[in-house]
Amino acid sequence: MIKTEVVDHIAHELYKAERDGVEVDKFVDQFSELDSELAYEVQDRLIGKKCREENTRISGRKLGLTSRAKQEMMGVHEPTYGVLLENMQLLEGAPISMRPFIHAKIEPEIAFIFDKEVKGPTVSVTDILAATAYIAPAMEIIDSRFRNFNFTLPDVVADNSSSSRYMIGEKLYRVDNVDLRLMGMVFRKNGEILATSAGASVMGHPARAIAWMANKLVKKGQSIKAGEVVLSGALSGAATISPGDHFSVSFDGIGSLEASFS
Ligand code: OOG
Repeated sequence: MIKTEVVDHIAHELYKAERDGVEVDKFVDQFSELDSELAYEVQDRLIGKKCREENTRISGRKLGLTSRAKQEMMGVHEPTYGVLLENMQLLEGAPISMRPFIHAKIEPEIAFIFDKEVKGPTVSVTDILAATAYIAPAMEIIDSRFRNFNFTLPDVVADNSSSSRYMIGEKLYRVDNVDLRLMGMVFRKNGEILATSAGASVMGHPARAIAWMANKLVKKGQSIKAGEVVLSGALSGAATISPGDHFSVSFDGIGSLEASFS
């Protein structure tokens, strides 16, 4: 197969896997040419297809595998990024049905909401903070399309970094009142503490992860746009979800967010 056929084929398989709620096997075993550069092309193709078929639009971006906890959990030691779509956003309050998911997990994150465009290639932490209107607690539901969440870097990149749904706290906070590195976090499942962490677990500073992404995006002529939300990556390992589970994430200085599943 020529490269564009490989890109089309993998994007189509991943699209179907999500739509039909079925797992697929890693693609690197089948397509030796699948490196992370080609995988980002697959990701773009997949997002284009989802926007058309699901009649939705890009609402932002997400980082993946930005903390050591996540990298060790998944055996992939480099960060990735992906795209958030409007139809992935869930509102706090109503119980979330497990029905659409293959084997979803949930992660605690910090969301950044931008009011200025950020374009690489020399974006710094300061640039990210200067372009951020607000931050808020967030949770991401990831649902890898790969069997048993078993993937390599190019596979997970092609699969839009396992993204599935996201929630953002409705009360927004100014970024200049907190030290994001030292901001403590407590993640609970059914009232019990699953993990504690701090902002620095995400590449030393969550804004550093976003700067890294902005500097990568420019190679494809892309940028973070004003109005977009960016999830800066999980601060701890992901938690498995069963119907009836209740999760909460609390951050020092920016409040908390809850999610219940049915
Ligand atoms: C990849 C995506 C991880 C994060 O915040 O680390 C991620 C995965 O673990 O399936 O979104």
